[in-house]
Amino acid sequence: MTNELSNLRTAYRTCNLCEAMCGLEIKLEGNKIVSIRGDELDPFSKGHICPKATALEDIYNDPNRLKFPVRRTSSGWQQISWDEAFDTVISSLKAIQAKYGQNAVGVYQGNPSVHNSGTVLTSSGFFKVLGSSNKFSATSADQLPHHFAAWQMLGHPLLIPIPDIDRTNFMLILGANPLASNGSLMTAAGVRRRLEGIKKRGGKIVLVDPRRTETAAISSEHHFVRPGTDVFLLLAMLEVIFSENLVKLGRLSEFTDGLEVLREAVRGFTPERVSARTGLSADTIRGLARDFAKAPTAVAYGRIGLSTQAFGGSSQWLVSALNIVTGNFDRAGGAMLTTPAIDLIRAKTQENIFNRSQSRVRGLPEFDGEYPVAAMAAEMLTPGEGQVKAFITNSGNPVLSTPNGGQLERALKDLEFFVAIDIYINETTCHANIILPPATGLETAHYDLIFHHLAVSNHAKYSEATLPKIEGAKYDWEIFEELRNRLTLEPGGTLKNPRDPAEKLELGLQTGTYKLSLEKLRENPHGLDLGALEVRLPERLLTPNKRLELAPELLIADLTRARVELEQASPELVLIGRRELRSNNSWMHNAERLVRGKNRCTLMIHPSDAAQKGILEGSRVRVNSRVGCIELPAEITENIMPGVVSIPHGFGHARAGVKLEVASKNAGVSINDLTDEHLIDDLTGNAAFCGVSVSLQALST
Ligand SMILES: Nc1nc2c(c(=O)[nH]1)N[C@H]1C(S)=C(S)[C@@H](COP(=O)(O)OP(=O)(O)OC[C@H]3O[C@@H](n4cnc5c(=O)[nH]c(N)nc54)[C@H](O)[C@@H]3O)O[C@H]1N2
Ligand SMILES: Nc1nc2c(c(=O)[nH]1)N[C@H]1C(S)=C(S)[C@@H](COP(=O)(O)OP(=O)(O)OC[C@H]3O[C@@H](n4cnc5c(=O)[nH]c(N)nc54)[C@H](O)[C@@H]3O)O[C@H]1N2
Ligand code: SF4
Ligand SMILES: [Mo]
Repeated sequence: MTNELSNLRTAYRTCNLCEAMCGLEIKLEGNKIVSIRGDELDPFSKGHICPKATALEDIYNDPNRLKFPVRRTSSGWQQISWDEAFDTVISSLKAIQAKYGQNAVGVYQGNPSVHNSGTVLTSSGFFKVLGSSNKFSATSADQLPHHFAAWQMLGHPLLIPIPDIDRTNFMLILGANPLASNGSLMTAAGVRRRLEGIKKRGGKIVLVDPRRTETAAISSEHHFVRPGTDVFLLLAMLEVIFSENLVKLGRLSEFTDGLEVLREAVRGFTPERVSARTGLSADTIRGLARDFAKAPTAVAYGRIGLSTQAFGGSSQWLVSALNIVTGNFDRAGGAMLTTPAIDLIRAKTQENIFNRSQSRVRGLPEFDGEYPVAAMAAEMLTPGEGQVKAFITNSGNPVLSTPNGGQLERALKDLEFFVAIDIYINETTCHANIILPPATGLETAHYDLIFHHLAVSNHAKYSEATLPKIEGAKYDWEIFEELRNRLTLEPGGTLKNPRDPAEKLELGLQTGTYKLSLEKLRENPHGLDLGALEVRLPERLLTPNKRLELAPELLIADLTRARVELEQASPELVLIGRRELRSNNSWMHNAERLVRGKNRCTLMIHPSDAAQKGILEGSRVRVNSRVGCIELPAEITENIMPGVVSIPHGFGHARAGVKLEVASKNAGVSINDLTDEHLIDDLTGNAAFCGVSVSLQALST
C-alpha cells in the first residue's frame, strides 16, 4: 500500500524471531522504518506483539551485522568477494573430505534455521550432497524428546500434539514459561490472552515448575517440582488414574494399543512413593490426577523444562499418555493435531529413524539423520579415523548454546577449516575462517513452514520482503543453492542459477489440503484463518499398523532406568536455566533497547540457601560444576525452590574475538560453561540442562 503524497507505505509480515507468528504492521517512508506495530487485522495474532518485534529494525540497522563475506586473517577480519568466499569454502571442504573422508566435515544448524523458509527449503539440499553423517543441531538441546515420542506413538516426528489452549478447561503446564517465551511447540501469538481465556471460561491453569515464574503469576495453582523428576510425577498421576478407574479412552479406544501394558508399567509408582523425590506431597499429586481426569476437557503440555531432562523422552511420552487415557487427545480442548496448508509430513509410514548408527566416540544414537549435540565436541577432539576436521555452522551459536560450550570452544580452535553462515561475529563464528552472511529479517520473503504445523489454530500467511536487501547481498537460500551447485559442479560445467524457494512454496500450497496459492496469500496480506484444529485421527496416524501406540517398547523399557533413578538421592543443589521476554537465546543482546535496564544475568537463589552459604543480595558468587566454573551476582528470591539455582542461557559475550559492541557491554556469563555434555537423556541423547549438580562459593568482591 503506498500513499503517493507522503511516500508513506504500510507493509504487513509475520515476525519470525520466535514461534508465536505475530503479524506486524510496518510503516515505512522509503526504506526508513517509521514504526513497527502489531497487525490488528492478522486473524491469528490479533495485534499482539512483544518488545522483540521492534528489534527487527535494530537487526536491520545493526552496524555489527555482516552484509558481505569476511575472512579471518592474522591481522583481523577482511571483506572478500562472494566468488572468492565460495571458492575457498568449496575447495577447503573438498580437500578435507578427500584427505580424511566424507564424515570429516561436521555440521551444526541452530534455531533461526527453522524460522526461515528459504533456509528450510534449501539447506538440506546442500548438506545432502556434502554427504557427511556428522550432522548436529539445536534439536538435541531442545525438542528432540517431543519428536521421539511423536514418532513412537503416532509414527512421525512432526506429528506433535498441540494443546488446544483456546478451548480447554484445564491446562497442566510442566516446564514451560509461555509468558516469557511466548509459547513453544504451541505457536500461540498473544498467549497471555489465551491463557487468561481459560480462567475466564471458569477453567484452571496448573503450573509445575521449580521457579515461580511470570506464568505462575497468572496460573490458578503453581507447584514446585525438583528439577528432572517430572517423570515420576507423571507416572504417579497415571498410577492414580488407573487405580481409581478414571481411564476414559472414548472413541480413541477404536485405534489405540497398549492400554494394559501402560497400566502394568505404572504400577508401583504411587504418589506416596514419588513424593519425596519430586517435592510434591502425595495429596497434591493425587488431587492433580483427579482434577485432570475429571475436568470437562483438559490438556497436559510440557516444554523445554521437561524435554531437557535425563528423562526427557519418557516425560514427553507420559504427557501424551495422560492426555490419551483421559480421552483428551484429538478432541477440542485436549491435545490436537494441525492441518497445515503446506504439509511437510509425508503421507507414508515412517521407517526406522532411530539408532541406525551411533556417534563415533561416545556411541550416542542417531535420530532422523542427526547425532546428539552433546557428542559434537568429542568428535572434533578425539583423534582417529572419522575425526571431524572441518565444521559448518548455519544460524547457530553452539559455544553458548550447547552443554559444556567451553569444551566446544577449545575444539573449534583446532579445526582445519570452519565456515559459518551467520550474520554476526559472535562467540562461535569468531573462530570461523570464513563467514557467509545472509540478508535476513525484514529483507526476506517468508512463509512459516514449520510453525504452521505447531500452531493452536490453522492459518496461512505469506510475507513479502519488506525492505530490499542491499546490492550484492545474498539470501540464505542463494547461499545454500550456490554451495550445492558448486559442490556438485563437474569440471568444465557451468554453474546453475539458484532456484527461488517460492516455487516450492507454490507447489506445496497448490497441492495442499486447502488448494491455496501464493497469489491467494498475497491477496490476503494479514493471513488466512483456516479454522480451529480438527479431529485428525485415526486417518493422520503413520505408525506401521496405523494405530495410536500408548506403550511403545523403547519407552516402556526406559522405565527400568526410571525405577533405578527413583532410588537415588537428589543432589543437594541443582542448576536450571531461564528465559526472559526481551531476549532470544544468545543472539539478541546487541539491540540497545532490549538490553537496557538492570543486569539480567544473575544467579537466582532462595533466601534459605543464600543464608546458609553466606551469600548477600547482589554479591558475587562462584558457581562450580564438574565441567567448569563461572562467577555472577546473586539475586535472592522466594520465587525459586530451595535447593535450586537459576541462570539464564545465552549470555557470556565477553569472550575474545566477539564483535558485538552492545552485547559485550552487558556480557554476562554462560550457563553452558557449567552444563555437562555427559548429562543427557540416555534414551534420546537430548541434552539434560535441568538439574545440573553445582556447588557455590560466596566471593568477597
Ligand atoms: N543451558 C541451556 N542451553 C540451551 C537452552 C536452555 O534453555 N538452557 N536452550 C536451547 C534451545 S531451546 C535452543 S533452540 C538452542 C539455540 O541454540 P543456537 O541456535 O545454537 O543459538 P542461537 O542463540 O539461537 O543462535 C542463533 C544464531 O543464528 C544467527 N542468525 C540469526 N538470524 C539468522 C538468519 O536469518 N540466518 C542465519 N544464517 N543466521 C542467523 C545469529 O547471529 C546466531 O549466531 O539453545 C539451547 N541451549
Ligand atoms: N523471550 C524469549 N522467547 C523465546 C526464547 C528466548 O530465548 N527468549 N527462546 C525460544 C526457544 S528456542 C524455545 S525452545 C522456547 C522455549 O519455551 P519454554 O519452554 O516456554 O521456555 P522457558 O521460558 O525456558 O521455560 C522453561 C521452564 O521450565 C522450568 N524448568 C526447568 N527445569 C525444570 C524441571 O526439571 N521440571 C519442570 N517442570 N520445569 C523445569 C524453568 O524454570 C522454566 O520456567 O522459547 C522460545 N521463545
Ligand atoms: S512474540 Fe515472538 S513472533 Fe511475536 S513479536 Fe515477539 S518475537 Fe515476534
Ligand atoms: Mo529452542
